Amino acid sequence: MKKIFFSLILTSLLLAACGANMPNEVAAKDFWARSGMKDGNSAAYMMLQNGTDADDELIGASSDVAQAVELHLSQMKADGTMEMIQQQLISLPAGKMTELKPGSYHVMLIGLTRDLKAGDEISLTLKFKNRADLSLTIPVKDAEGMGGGGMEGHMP
Ligand SMILES: [Cu+2]
Repeated sequence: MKKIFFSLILTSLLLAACGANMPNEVAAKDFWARSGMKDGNSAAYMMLQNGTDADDELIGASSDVAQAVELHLSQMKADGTMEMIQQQLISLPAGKMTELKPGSYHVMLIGLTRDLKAGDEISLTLKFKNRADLSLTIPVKDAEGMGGGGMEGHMP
């Protein structure tokens, strides 16, 4: 009985701690960029947590490693091939996590100005509709083996 009581207290302490740490901002985590060759393309992926109670939008991004940076959505066409469609914005609903990942939304890096190799880091600045720019230093990873459970090695 005592044990159960103790774990209940612990649970409520943990919940309280999570509530207190809830950032009142849009935060990026689990970000990475796909390796690529100079003059080729790459893409950056991440989780964007809108910790505010107001909707926001990702409206663009910039980086010095690419000639152009666009917001894209990959989707399956009727014939089974994938296509990428440029997006004017990616919605970030209030209080929700929005995932940019292979096969879905991503930040497309077009015309790389240099090789991006696993272990490199690139700078990427995200632009939002309702808040200041967010500058990230993003690790480069090889895309091979990144499909499906590839992000696991990176989780705590
Ligand atoms: Cu793309």
